[in-house]
Amino acid sequence: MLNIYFAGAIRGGRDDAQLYAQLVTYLKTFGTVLTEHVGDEGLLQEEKSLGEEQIFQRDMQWLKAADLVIAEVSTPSLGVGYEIGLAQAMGKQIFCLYRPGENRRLSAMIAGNPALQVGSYTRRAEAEKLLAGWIEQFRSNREAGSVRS
Ligand code: 6IA
Repeated sequence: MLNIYFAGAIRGGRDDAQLYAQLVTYLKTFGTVLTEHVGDEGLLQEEKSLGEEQIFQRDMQWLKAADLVIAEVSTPSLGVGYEIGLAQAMGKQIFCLYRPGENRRLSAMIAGNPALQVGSYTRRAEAEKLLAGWIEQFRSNREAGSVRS
């Protein structure tokens, strides 16, 4: 079973929240999504009872437990960028989904990082196709023993 850490903007902006929820639903067909709340307004309301440090500690535990990290990076987010950096330091496989927009460009720290796989898409179906391909690639690498589980 795969443990997937899905990262998406929260305080960075919630314009894509519905899309995150749809991507989380899709990812759940491949394994456990540790960070379901990223797409879910209801869960985020519940989290209001958690302090900032508890949120940070819990996310760090999930990040350590994750087999792979999938980040939707279209909405710039300090938290998502931080999670990507930490995940790289932990040796995780990281896949970033990016929807190009007219008034934005992806940070060079992500776009120029050879340790990350960044896929551009415009429609959700394309994002899902990228995800399916990456997960298949991850699984076959893991079976071949080139990725630690
Ligand atoms: O800087 P951002 O808030 O956009 O960072 C978003 C990223 O940090 C996500 O990928 C999450 O994994 C993590 N993160 C940031 N805030 C929270 C959070 N807050 N709960 C869980 N993960 C978080 C609860 C907010 C709620 C009380 C409205």
